[in-house]
Amino acid sequence: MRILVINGPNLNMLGIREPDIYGKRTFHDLEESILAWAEEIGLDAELYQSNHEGDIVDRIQGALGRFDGILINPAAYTHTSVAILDALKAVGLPVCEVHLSDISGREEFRRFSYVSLYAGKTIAGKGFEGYREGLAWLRDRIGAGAP
Ligand code: CA2
Repeated sequence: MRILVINGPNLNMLGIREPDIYGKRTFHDLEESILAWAEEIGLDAELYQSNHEGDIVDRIQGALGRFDGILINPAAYTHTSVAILDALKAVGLPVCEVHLSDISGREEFRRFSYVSLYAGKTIAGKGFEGYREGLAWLRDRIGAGAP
């Protein structure tokens, strides 16, 4: 089972700024954790991070026929991007949305997620652990043969 893991804008700054919200661990630590967790549960994960909306759309489109599911933290594009929502819908793969912070308890503008309109599951406020949960959810969902 092949999973595409997408991290959106500014997540590459993890550990450098705003440790009170996003923690002290770095983006490199996050990527290492994701790869280790994927391996543990028998998933082949490919990692992608971009600060550019169109590049994320291209990558989602390129997942068709190559991946069985997508784990995505769209970061700020969560709250603004119809283009990312449309790309996810177009590709039609199982999607789990993940956020490090609890977006429902932050500023008003973070409470709405376009991606949630398609994602089969949204995990927020669990830090790095949310990615582990998301990988396990995708494995179970794909393993069960769900679309
Ligand atoms: O909680 C999350 O994972 C978010 O997707 C993170 C986004 C934010 O726009 C979403 O509302 C919630 C921001 C990612 C930026 O990460 C930084 C990390 C360190 C320093 C500065 C930004």
